Amino acid sequence: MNIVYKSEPERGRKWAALVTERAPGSSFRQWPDIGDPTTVDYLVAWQPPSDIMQQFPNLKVLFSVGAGADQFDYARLPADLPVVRMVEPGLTNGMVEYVTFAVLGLHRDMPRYLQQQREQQWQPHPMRAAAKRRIGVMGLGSLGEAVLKPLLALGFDCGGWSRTRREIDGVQCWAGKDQLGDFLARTDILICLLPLTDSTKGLLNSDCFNQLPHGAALVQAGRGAQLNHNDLLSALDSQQLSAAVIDVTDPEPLPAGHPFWRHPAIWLTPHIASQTMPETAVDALLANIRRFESGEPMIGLIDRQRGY
Ligand code: NDP
Ligand code: OXD
Repeated sequence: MNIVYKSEPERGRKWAALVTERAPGSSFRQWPDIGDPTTVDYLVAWQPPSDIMQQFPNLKVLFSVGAGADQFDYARLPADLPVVRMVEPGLTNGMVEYVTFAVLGLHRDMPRYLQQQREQQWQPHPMRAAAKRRIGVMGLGSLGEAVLKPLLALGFDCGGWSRTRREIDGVQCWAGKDQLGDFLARTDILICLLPLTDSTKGLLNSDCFNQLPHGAALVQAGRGAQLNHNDLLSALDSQQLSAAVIDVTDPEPLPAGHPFWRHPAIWLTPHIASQTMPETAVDALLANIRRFESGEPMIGLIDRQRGY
């Protein structure tokens, strides 16, 4: 099997070593050193070249190096080329850590206490039990479902919302646009782990924030274009929202002087909620290639009609 990798070169070197070790006899090359392009079977990329099928006329599968595959321009990809997003335990664990950290920080009022520290103000506030804090996860896919586990174990009151109805032990689930309002009305900490599609673009807006209980908080770890920045700032100004942990923005990076950089109620991170980990991702890639070659369904195959 011939694989070409086109993404961050440093991490690519790790992928190369691991593929060589775990799939002896295969060929793994890093862009732009692609060898004979007519022999390339699989491309692992964040951004493929725009003339992908001219570059690789015999390409069998395009693998996204990340969990999202919204960065691809599908109009330029042949309709029958399978596109697969990354589902692997290292990436999932990273997101579990980030969301748990963010929820605990918000639950324990850390943005407020950090602001008080800057003002040299020693002022305790009443503590709330985890069981009285209602967490709501938007997107109950591989990441959304995984982040709920530690939150349930910590005793939070957990709910979730997805496009189609899900059944998750201990989690009250809602589905579809019709049930979004009911889900938001009971959510104190809203976590967005949705893919970016036509239906989720701009979803985190005033209309959404106004349906949350007064003083709710937001964790945005999905995709930047889902969040309306001005609407978030207005919701924070009016205290409809108390705080936000934002990992993804549109654009990335945020321009100098953007109000998020210095806002006391915003924790901003540079799209690091999670990352694909070569040690585990290589196994996921090789297992998917084996599935593809034996005619089984690949894990993470993008459904182009659905948009994710
Ligand atoms: P999945 O495809 O496994 O899950 C997506 C979930 O979102 C599903 O539950 C799906 O519903 C739901 N969904 C999709 N569209 C809608 C909609 N219109 N309304 C309601 N629910 C919807 O994705 P993952 O869990 O693997 O990843 C989620 C996203 O997280 C990625 O697409 C990426 O954008 C983001 N991400 C961010 C990272 C970061 O570092 N910040 C790192 C990795 C991922 P259903 O169950 O019905 O299909
Ligand atoms: C991803 C990401 O999609 O890093 O993996 O956002």
